[in-house]
Amino acid sequence: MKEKLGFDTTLIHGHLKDRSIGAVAQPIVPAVAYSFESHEAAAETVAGKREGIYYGRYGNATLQSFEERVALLENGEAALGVSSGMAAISTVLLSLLQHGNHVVVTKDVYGGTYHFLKTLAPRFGITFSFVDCTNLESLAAAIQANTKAVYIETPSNPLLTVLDIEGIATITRQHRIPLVIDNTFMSPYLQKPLNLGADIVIHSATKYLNGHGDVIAGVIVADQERIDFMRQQIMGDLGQVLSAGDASLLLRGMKTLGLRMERHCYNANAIAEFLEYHPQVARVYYPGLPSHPQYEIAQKQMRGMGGIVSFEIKGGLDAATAFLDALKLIMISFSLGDPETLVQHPATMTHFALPESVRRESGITDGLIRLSAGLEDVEDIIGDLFQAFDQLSIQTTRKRSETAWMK
Ligand code: LCS
Repeated sequence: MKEKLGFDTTLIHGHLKDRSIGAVAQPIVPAVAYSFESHEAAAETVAGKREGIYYGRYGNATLQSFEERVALLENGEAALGVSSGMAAISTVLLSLLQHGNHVVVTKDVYGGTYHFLKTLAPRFGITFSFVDCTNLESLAAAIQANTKAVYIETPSNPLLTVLDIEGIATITRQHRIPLVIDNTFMSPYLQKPLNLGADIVIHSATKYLNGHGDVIAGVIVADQERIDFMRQQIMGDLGQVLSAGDASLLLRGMKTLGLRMERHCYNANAIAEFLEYHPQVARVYYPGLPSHPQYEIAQKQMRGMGGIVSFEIKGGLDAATAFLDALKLIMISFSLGDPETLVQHPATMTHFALPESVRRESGITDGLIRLSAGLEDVEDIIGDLFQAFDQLSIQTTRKRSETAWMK
């Protein structure tokens, strides 16, 4: 048997050494505290001289299995499971930055990350620059003497901008600063940032890793020293631990990650092709389409093009609203990566926190819709989109004739 097991085998089994109690499904260990055989053992565990869990705010046995599994999948040394994707983002940024430090951030980030940087980071004396990281020269020029990290998201939410991870890692290595990547849209099945030169990987495990829309969770993968620091000094003090019950749902959901990602990619690709030819669509954003501006980079660094498709509907806000309301199967919802196909309107939903000028400048227009392709039969998803476009054109024609009649 091969020393290193395949990705899907690892998803299902993790470390083979985990078999000590023989349970086929992952046991849930709800204990908050653990007892020790001696005072010396307790003191050494708290001091970090001995491996072990001592208090539930710093981790639990079920969570530990989840952390070990994600570290293996991302090819990292260690992982830290936390209570949300935002907990992962805040823990990482607060571990790298302190008063007087600066961070370079890609201008295309999730609305919550933007909000954290704009409102919370300044209270800690942390400054930031939002930069177009598709341009490596702009990125290098934005690094200052007090820059302590570069933070990117690729592909980005919601415009699917793809960034050249290896190119950016070359710059961060020259400056000896860590490169942090939010890998939520890809999952480790489609992209492994640590193999491409990144130092820290973040996931909103709420999305593809869990994949069933019933857990809020986050995870960070990095070297052991950084993970220990984050666990002891940041996550533990902020109280962002993930419960054993949620960790168990994640371990269950993750077993099918590979299968699910294949289907998400297949469905998203078919939907993107359908949308690209639809006369009521002005533009489609999907890294798998040759029309995508970073198509080549996507092909190079991503194993599949992901399950998210964004598109600009002709007719702005009114058309977008009427289209969403006309959908029958597809649900209007904030999240992504679930078995159900979900749509949302970034300008008024996920990226509502961005000021209008910033939104418009970054391409989040009033006609933009983001779709998370689910696992349904793709003909049914496309059928629903088709009938919603039909409804929209009937409404537009009716409105036009009413206006003409009124005149
Ligand atoms: N990173 C990305 C790329 C995200 O899309 C999200 C959430 C987060 C981090 C934060 O994760 P959470 O704390 O929610 O687990 N994205 C959402 C979205 O697009 N709709 O609703 C949440």
